Amino acid sequence: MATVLVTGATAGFGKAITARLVREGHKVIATGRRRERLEVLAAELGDAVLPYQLDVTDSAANAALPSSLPEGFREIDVLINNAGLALGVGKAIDSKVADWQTMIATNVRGMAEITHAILPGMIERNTGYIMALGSTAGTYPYLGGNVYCGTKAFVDQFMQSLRCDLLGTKIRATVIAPGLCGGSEFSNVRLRDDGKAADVYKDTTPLTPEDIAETVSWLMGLPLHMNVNHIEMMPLCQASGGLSVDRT
Ligand code: NDP
Ligand code: 8X3
Repeated sequence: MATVLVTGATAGFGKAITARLVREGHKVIATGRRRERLEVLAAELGDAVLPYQLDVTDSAANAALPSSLPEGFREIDVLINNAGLALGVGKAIDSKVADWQTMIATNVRGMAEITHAILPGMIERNTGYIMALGSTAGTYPYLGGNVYCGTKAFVDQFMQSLRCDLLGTKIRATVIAPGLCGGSEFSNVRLRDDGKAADVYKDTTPLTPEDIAETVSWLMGLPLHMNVNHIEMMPLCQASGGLSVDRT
């Protein structure tokens, strides 16, 4: 049985990961900004869930996290850096700088700070597993992806570099990079609930949050000598391709 910290457990992937891991007998520190959702999750899943309100853009709260955990949840075996978001689909020139700042503060700074806070305990015990949600957006750029794509490329390079730093320890690190995935609030957040979120998935069979939870569960069950560095997945209805050419 592992103690797992999941960031962004109030919706989508994080919620599905929490439910799956609790079902498999693990304890989960479920974090996110929306406290009432965390309470509901804990009420549904029982004492194995510790609801812990956390905004990953709050540097002081990130640093204080390890020392503020109650007995029974202090030794984190698995960190799942999942909290993140995209805001907007416009070209760089049409984007709001505040949206860029929020994406960088959440997907880059928050993710790095949480890792920095949790790492010392793992190093001390010489055991642990850190996962982070990257994205196909971190590998394949697309129009309107600008800063979101950049933040996910950061996740990938940060995690691969962390692997170098961790060489010689028993701590594993994996980036999970999904493509099109429905059933979460990602597109509602990105499009600001403007009613177009459903169009993103129209006539497709996208990945689901449960598929991501399945992947996390599989990774956690792998033999300890194995490290999957980066795992990219897409629904069958999606493939890469499509470089742009200006013919004007
Ligand atoms: P959701 O919008 O459904 O969930 C995002 C989660 O992140 C929520 O629980 C939200 O909680 C949390 N979150 C956002 N901002 C903060 C913050 N400042 N502090 C703490 N928690 C925060 O999206 P998904 O589940 O789809 O996305 C999860 C991750 O997967 C993200 O990193 C996303 O970039 C990535 N991803 C998503 C894909 C998709 O197609 N859906 C594909 C590839 C990667 P709250 O608002 O309560 O704080
Ligand atoms: C989410 C997938 O293609 O919307 O990271 O960027 S995509």
